Amino acid sequence: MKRIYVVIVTLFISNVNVSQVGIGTTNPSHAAMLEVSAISGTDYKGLMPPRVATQTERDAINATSIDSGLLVFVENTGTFEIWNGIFWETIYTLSTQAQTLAFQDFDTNLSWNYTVTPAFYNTAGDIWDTVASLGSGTSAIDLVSGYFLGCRDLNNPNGGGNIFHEIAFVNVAVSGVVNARIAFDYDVFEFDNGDDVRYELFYDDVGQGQVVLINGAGDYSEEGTLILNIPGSVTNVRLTLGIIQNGDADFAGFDNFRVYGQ
Ligand SMILES: [Ca+2]
Ligand SMILES: [Ca+2]
Ligand SMILES: [Ca+2]
Ligand SMILES: [Ca+2]
Repeated sequence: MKRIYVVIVTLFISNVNVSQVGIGTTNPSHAAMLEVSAISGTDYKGLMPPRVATQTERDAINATSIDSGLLVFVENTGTFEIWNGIFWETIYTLSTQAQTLAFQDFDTNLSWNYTVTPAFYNTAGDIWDTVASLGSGTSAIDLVSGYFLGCRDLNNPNGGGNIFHEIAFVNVAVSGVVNARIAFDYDVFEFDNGDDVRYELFYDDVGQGQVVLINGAGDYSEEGTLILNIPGSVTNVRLTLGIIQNGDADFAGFDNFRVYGQ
């Protein structure tokens, strides 16, 4: 009798798992057709609803009477909206919206100007440049998108050397916002001992000290988004980022440098 019970339960669970979908989990809630896990390896992630830039884009969805319950987030109004079969109703309006003060993604957002030392070069696989790819075998650099600041074999005779390669962003006025932030994405692959990434913030042109972001050792890889809080007393803020790296199969990409606040 006990054995039969176990078989029946096993069959039931199998059936549940086939008809339900789990993303990031093999054990979705029995009450859910779809469960999205917040855990991705050692990271935590959220659920992103479909986003449109404006209500004009929202209206282009062309929802009808059979689409009640459809959800969308409208970015420029900060509204999370649901379709009631006739028109869109606002479920919630954000009380605070971030505003971008400067942005450099090396693609379409180019408002945060910068200088580089040494000058950009891209010769025979030695790369210190804005690129869409660092070449074959570099698919690990995947956190970046489109063009990005690429580094490969920086210790070279083609414009580089055993020196920190630095990108220095210009000052951005943050006095018009509160809760100012600087953020950028980094993706570093197999940095060895001596391969390092460091950055420094400048508050009203006063350096706040160099901070080691990546201390390479034993083919160390890391990717992520660094978010830095700027004190409310600061009027102008800027950022420098330095990378030192030599041969071997190691390389790095940086993207989406931005200053924002509310
Ligand atoms: Ca980019
Ligand atoms: Ca990566
Ligand atoms: Ca390496
Ligand atoms: Ca190296």
